[in-house]
Amino acid sequence: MRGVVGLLLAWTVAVLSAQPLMDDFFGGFDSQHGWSWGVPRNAPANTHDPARVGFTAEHLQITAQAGTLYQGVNSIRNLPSVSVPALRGVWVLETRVRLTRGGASGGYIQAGLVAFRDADNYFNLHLVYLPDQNYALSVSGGHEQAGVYGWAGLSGAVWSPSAGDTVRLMVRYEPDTGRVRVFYDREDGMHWREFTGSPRPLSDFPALQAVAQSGGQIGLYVDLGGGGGSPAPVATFDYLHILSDYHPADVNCDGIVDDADLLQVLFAFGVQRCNHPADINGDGTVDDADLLQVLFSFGAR
Ligand SMILES: [Ca+2]
Ligand SMILES: [Ca+2]
Ligand SMILES: [Ca+2]
Repeated sequence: MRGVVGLLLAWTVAVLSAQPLMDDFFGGFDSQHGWSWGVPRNAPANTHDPARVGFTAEHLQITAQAGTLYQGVNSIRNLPSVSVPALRGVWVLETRVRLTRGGASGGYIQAGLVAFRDADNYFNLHLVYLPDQNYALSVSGGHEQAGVYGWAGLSGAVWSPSAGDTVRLMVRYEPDTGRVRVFYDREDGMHWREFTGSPRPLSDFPALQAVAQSGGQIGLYVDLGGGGGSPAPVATFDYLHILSDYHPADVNCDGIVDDADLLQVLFAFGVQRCNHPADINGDGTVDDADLLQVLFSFGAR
């Protein structure tokens, strides 16, 4: 009886907690998230150039290469992304990126988060070197709808790269107000600061709205912004974090509890680790309690 009560309690706790998607890039992509290099309407459709992508023990590193999503050019390279179902509840997209300029100049060299349906419908939030301000750093956002690019009307402080070339970037949607808020932390001790131009109605960014309402891709990118020179800039990503009210038993965060989630629990059976996605009830062990949660929730969205 005590076991049944414990199980019910654990199940209740799990139902109340959202399932985040988190990849820390520990030596590679976490295979359960199904990372892809594909970008619809881009040429090449598979943007991966292995010579430009690598991993340290805890980071993804992408060396900038000519190519961009800008307007109809659609030639970006090395844009990894994960596929997400429609986002639910209070959802959050977050990354941490360092961008070194190397010997490049002449453009808005940038790196950050991008949410897209395809190469002509996206929203990005980025760290950027400003060529008209002696390559000081700042943060900004851009978006494209049906191939027409526009500044997203989001800006932040301007600072010297010698004061730090790493930021955390966050997009957060608040369903109570229907607004998107964007924040950055340049790790100078001031923590999260809201962008100038935030909050905004989600409808201000149609491509982001489309991803949120219908699903799409959430990715990481670096773009020379029309500049060039060597050595090439390098973007170093620490993690990608996506928070949405996925069902707790939706281990792979694809919008449905099904056999794929069951397999992930089975493959991880017996694993003891903090924050393992297959540890649905969050007790530190993947075991039969987690398996039961998948079975009880089979077919749920
Ligand atoms: Ca485009
Ligand atoms: Ca699933
Ligand atoms: Ca467990």
